Amino acid sequence: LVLGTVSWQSTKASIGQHKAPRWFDEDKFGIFIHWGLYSVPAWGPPGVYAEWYWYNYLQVGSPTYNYHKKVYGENFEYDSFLPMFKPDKWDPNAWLDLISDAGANYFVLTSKHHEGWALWDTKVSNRSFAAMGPKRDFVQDLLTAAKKSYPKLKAGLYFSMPEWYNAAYPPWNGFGGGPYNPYTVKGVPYTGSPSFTDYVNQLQLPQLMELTELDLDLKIIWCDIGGINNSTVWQSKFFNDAAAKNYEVTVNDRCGLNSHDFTTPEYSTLNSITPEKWEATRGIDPYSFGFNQATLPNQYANASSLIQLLVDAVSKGGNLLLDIGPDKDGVVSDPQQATLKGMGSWLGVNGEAIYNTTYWWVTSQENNLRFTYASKAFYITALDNTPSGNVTIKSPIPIAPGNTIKHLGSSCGPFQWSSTKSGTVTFAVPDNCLNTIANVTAWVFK
Ligand code: FUL
Repeated sequence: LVLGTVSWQSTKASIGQHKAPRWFDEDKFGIFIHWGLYSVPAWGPPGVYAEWYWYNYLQVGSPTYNYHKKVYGENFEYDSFLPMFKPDKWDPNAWLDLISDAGANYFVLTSKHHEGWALWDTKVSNRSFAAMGPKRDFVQDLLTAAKKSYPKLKAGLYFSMPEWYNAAYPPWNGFGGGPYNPYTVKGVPYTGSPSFTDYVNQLQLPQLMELTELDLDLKIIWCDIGGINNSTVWQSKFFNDAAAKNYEVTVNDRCGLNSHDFTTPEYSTLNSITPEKWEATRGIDPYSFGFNQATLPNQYANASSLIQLLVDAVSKGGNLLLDIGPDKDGVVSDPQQATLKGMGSWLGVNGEAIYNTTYWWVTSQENNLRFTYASKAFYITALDNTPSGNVTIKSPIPIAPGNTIKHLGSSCGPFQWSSTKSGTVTFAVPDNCLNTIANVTAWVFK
């Protein structure tokens, strides 16, 4: 690939050639941010996404319906939450500091979720927080602050291809609640016939084009839901503009084309090495991307379990995009912060076993052990029940007689190691050489 000279065509054949860039594979860990009008009610029963509040409360008799009726009244419309969304004290740098403290290399902000409210100053609709409510361009402010304070952090934007209750979008028209058409085109209430072409050509495509033209070094467009669209148009522009600026960008597998740079298992992970790039995603919340006031502090996933998820994913060729749900003021709750900081502490010591590594192609795991390698280094990470005494690896690993093995991030080692003719490697870990951070220990052979 020669940067600056590539010319992507707006055809499926051309777009189908695009691959996840090397930096995306090397970065391994990103932070997802779900923030929108749903962050005002911020409620869902266990096992239900809180960012789906609008859809859920329209299901008569559902827990969210009962909650909504009790707290706001049955006739309280979703968009009536707008005056309650006043994050006057929101500070983009507070989020960026947290993302950096977590040890993440990229972030992805919801530019528009299924509710249809844009977090940037879109010119094709006034259903945006720049035109109404807070009157602030959150996308512009966050990406500008990132460029200034954390130039190495890569910026991404999530974009929901359909909108709930948008009469112009048949696949989701009436999804749960009956037709509802709140959006306006260029400040004028939308009056076009509710045909699919109008939604795609007057709203969806122009908005995606706006995002690619932000001139804020956007590196990831993380689509959601897919559906019929003109994705080759904005994707070819996105790829070409980036190439002209000498960098590479990436798109996920939910943009509605058969092709994609990476797949996105959600609240799940893959069980074996998958060379095609993938990225697991979930919230720190046990089951929500948007902030859920009903989640108790001790129910959030802790750093240890999410480090295990990250290590496991990386050993199989994956990344982790871990979500935070800020509240209506833009504040990230203490339990979510504690988890991020805990992950950052672990990565501060053990990061070389994760970043810029490759999965070990022979095997990703042996019991609780996970493997990665980089040039001249082979990493072994024990997920749980940190062992002392002998650690044994039966499958072949790329080490030679002169190599030494040490515990990452301490002066412990080199340890004794030996290998048998069949390739089984054994090394001895003294009791006082265990990693106490998050119960996940990593060693390196060099
Ligand atoms: C899903 C959405 O429906 C969820 O609300 C969330 O945004 C997740 C990342 O993707 O498909």
